[in-house]
Amino acid sequence: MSPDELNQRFAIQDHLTFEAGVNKLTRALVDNQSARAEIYLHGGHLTSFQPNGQSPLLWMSDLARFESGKAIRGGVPIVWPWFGAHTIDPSKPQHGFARTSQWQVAESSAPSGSETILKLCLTNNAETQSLWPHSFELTLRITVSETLRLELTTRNTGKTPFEIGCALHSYFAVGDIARTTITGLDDCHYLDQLDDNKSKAQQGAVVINEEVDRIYRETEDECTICDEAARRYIHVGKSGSRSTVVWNPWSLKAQGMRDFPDDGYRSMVCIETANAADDTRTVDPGENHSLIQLISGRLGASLPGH
Ligand code: TA6
Repeated sequence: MSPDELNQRFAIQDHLTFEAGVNKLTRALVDNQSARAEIYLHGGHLTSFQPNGQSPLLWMSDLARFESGKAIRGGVPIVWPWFGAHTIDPSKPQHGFARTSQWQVAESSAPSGSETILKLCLTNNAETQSLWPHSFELTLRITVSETLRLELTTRNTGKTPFEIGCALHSYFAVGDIARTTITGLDDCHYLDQLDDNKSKAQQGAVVINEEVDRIYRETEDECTICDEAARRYIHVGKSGSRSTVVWNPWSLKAQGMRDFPDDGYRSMVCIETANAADDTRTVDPGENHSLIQLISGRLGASLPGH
């Protein structure tokens, strides 16, 4: 559907419109009494969330590529139906195919002046079947208010059970990674993706001063990004997940990515609400699994412990 057709069917005055975005890819613009957000139908990809009175909470790469077949760098990529490399066939796309697929608009609503809901969906087609031989309906329910609520629901519309790995792979904006810590994972164990997947114990708050790529296991807790430079906290709550991924590429890996500025690692950190590693989920025919992430910002005059 064109932006005009989408506006006829789903636009909501003072809440939601559709337009041609970067490279003429269709995007939804949400602007209500609480916050603004931008969502591309390419990949079902939320690229911006900004509560009134705050700077954007999500980081976007200035070099992001808005092209078919490519994932947009930044915002909230949808990792599905596997996390990381495909376990059997590494030639299949890293992090699955949802983030490079064209999603459709299913519903829009505005329960109040300060809350807008947009529901996107992706269903199996010849291309997805060639990568992953299952029938499914994947929906992303986006609720924009002072808090951003993302609900990724997998429905098995086939006749046999299937297993999924997935993540809401959120890139958060920070004033200075050197003055940022992450709490909420203090007593967890994680799989270090940079050290043969070894299991290690987290000691206290997470500090990022080198490349970090960790899958924290058996945690359902909220994480808080304490951003001293921007004098802000970002809270990342979740449900439907027992694994949380923390990633920062640091300088060398940043230089190796064409769509990532060399110094971009200084102003971002990924906290991903996931079903990764041994937290993959089996969905039976006719059943659903929902992965939910809640994102909110809070300005703090001074941050403790810095
Ligand atoms: O977030 C964890 C991770 O799996 C890292 O290993 C890194 O590859 C990152 O995702 C980004 O992956 P991408 O395919 O988007 O470049």
